[in-house]
Amino acid sequence: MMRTEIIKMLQTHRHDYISGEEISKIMNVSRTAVWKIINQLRQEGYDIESSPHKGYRLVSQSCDLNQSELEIALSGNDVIKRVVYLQSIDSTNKYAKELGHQENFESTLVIAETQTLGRGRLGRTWASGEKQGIWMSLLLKPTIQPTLAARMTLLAAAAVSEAIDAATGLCTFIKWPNDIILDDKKVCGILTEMSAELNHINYLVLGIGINVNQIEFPAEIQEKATSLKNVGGQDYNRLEIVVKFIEIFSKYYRLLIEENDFGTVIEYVVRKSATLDREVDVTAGANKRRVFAKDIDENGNLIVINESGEEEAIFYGEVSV
Ligand code: BT5
Repeated sequence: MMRTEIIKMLQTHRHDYISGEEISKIMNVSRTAVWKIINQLRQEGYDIESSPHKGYRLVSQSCDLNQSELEIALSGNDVIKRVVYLQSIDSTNKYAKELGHQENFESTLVIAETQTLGRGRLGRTWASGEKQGIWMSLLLKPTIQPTLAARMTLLAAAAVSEAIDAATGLCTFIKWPNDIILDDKKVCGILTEMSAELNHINYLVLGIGINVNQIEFPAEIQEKATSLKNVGGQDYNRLEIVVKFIEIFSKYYRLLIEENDFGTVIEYVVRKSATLDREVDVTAGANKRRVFAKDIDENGNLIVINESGEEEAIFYGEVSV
């Protein structure tokens, strides 16, 4: 908390010095305590100049993921109230689900530098190399019917795609229902899990994995996975992408929950779809079918023309072209 406040003060006085005394007065702590935090921040990559008579001045900041920067990005956000930043965890989805079991939990962003047991759908594994990507989960309590939860996956997909494009200038596509595609390969996967009663959601967890700065992947996914760096040829700033994502996600979430507007998301998803207007294979369990992918409807279902030439809505499955 104190760290976050000090970073905020330095950021507001960006071009000016702020004295150690002033900071210690505002924070109501000793000047030594301030000095200790300043040193910690320096170790984390914040370039803070100090002058004996003038105080401290922020020259530049690391801008990498950390608890304070995420808190600053979320301050005033009424959709996500809390952030948990972890160095290492088995799975951010598992962590978020545990929080979801607590009574009156707050909507929370859980984010980790690495996952030791990152999960995909159906118990598949998700490669989550340390500091190489964005491994995060959003714990929410959306006031929508459980039958409409698939909307949340598409909402997250739209927000991820738009945030990556805005932060990097790259051009991503969305592969229904849960992949973000860059250069025909998977750059992000989304895993939605929830606990629900018949007519209401207890909690919903949106797990999002974005490959950012990897140059290599485990052999078994090398052919189908890519990172922003692989395509853009440079390192990308993860904090910037997360901040952009939160901003866009919150906008779409408010539209859905407060104004019952999901059309804006669908319009984006259809425009950026990697799989519409063509024949695709849809696999659900052991069942694989060749169909024509026609549209995505208001509920987030994939509308296909099936083997008998009839229109059909598909709720779940895996699409490949
Ligand atoms: C997904 O599953 O695409 C959902 C992935 C969700 C990951 C996030 S990270 C934060 C949060 N915490 C978690 O534990 N999970 C979420 P699915 O559609 O089933 O795809 C999984 C398949 O993608 C694997 O079987 C691999 O073939 C491939 N894969 C694994 N790691 C990958 C990676 N880093 N990039 C691209 N593809 C990968």
